[in-house]
Amino acid sequence: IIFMACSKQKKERVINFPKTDLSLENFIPKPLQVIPSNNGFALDKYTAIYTSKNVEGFDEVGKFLAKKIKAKTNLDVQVNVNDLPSIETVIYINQSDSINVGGKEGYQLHITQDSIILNSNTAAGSFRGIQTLRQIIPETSNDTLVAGTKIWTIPTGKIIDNPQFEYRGSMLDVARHFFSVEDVKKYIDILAYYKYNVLHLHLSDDQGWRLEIKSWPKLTEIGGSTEVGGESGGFYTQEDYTEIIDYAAKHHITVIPEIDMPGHTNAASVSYPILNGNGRKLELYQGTEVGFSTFNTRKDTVYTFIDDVIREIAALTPGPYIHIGGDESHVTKKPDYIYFVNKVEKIVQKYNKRMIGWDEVATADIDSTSIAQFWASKKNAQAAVDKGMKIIMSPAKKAYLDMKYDTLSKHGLHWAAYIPVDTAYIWTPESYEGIPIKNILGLEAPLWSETISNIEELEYLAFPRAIGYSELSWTTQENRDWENYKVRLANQTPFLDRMNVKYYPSKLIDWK
Ligand code: TNX
Repeated sequence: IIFMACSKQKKERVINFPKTDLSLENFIPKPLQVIPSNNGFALDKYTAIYTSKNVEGFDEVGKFLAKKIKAKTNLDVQVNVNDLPSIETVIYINQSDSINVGGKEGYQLHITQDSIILNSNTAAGSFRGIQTLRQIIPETSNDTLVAGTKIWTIPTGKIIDNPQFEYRGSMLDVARHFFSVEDVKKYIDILAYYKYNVLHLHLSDDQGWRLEIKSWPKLTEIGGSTEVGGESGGFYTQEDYTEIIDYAAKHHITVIPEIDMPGHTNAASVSYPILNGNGRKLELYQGTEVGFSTFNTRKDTVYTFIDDVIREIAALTPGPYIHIGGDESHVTKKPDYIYFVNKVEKIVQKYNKRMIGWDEVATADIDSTSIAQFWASKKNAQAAVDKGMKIIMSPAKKAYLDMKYDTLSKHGLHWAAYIPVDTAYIWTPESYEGIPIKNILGLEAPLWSETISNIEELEYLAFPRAIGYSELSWTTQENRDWENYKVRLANQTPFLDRMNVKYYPSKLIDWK
């Protein structure tokens, strides 16, 4: 009885934190507004997480945060467990319609001495918000503030944040070299930490077909059997693909499947020669040339095939987009190309998806609802703007993750440019090549895989550059600055090391 009485009258715990400054934290991407209040929130064994429970997804976000806190600090923070007697500090993850947080992925964080309140309109917003929170949990605890208690001090203040662009993506080419489900999951883990929301999978090319299609089984039996360099290739079963989609969804990341056509189709045509339109006898291809293959765009069977493929993929893919490639169809006659893209757009729409294509698709007669991915041709991008289409910015000279950093790079190509870490960051997607910002859906950094065949090589090209692209797509131009970014980037090493990411240690960065 005495014990109960005591715990009811528990005295407020007073901790004297050294002065903090929330605005000096190493956030990437940099939030819209950070207002420090110079005190501390004690994350320790007396912290609990509570979330909105009547709205789907919030409990999962709370559990996700608890898991990441455990991984970083080894603390066991309870989620949505009531009547915990010893709780001193609380993290509330609330759904709120009443505050204007600036759209679907906006959020506000109020960090005071005894609580952290994360408000957002959607679970996606709260998920972005907890990434911000993860970034300000210090690497080490302060063990002298309260005797016998390890405390991770989180600086107090307020963060108001929402993304500049609704589309913040990276593409992985699993066709030139195949990457396992585990590799893709690891990539997703890191993208999510930097608030990416799109993973585009380049699932087919001349060298390989990587997704099981039940109605056309030879695509993977034959077309999935090899890759660049003659290694054994591989493919995702539909279950594997669903596993990737579900994993991405837990990270509030949308997967966009790409079947590249009518060019880049050698693997498909070797599997089913009736599709072939280049008039030559075909064999499996392990080289890295582009532009030699095409479907026969005037054959009905080709469209029956595409209908089957898109139907199966649409049924497996919850996201709103299907990417049809459309690039570098150098051996498809122009009128055939236009005829083809027009027809395929209709098939994509029939399955209630929005079509994306590389910028060449803008030369066809497509709808304003379809999306062009700008990679090389300003003229094509302008044609897309003229049609009222949205554009995804992926200019090869600035945003291609497969470009070498410099002449000494171990992997990568350099047909578009050398892209050192500063060049990757210092440009303005908001006004690049005169494309009006109102047409820009967002930014995507593609990682083509001709020169990389395992996760370490993937990481060498993707990191640290992909970290910079997260800031280019989330943070407005006024809030970006290379000198300031470069310091925040240098401080990503504890995270990257903990995640076992073998990033390229660019000499431009004074790594911590
Ligand atoms: C061009 S970008 C391609 C790809 C290559 C890439 C290599 C694009 C739409 N097509 O087929 O892999 O260059 O950088």
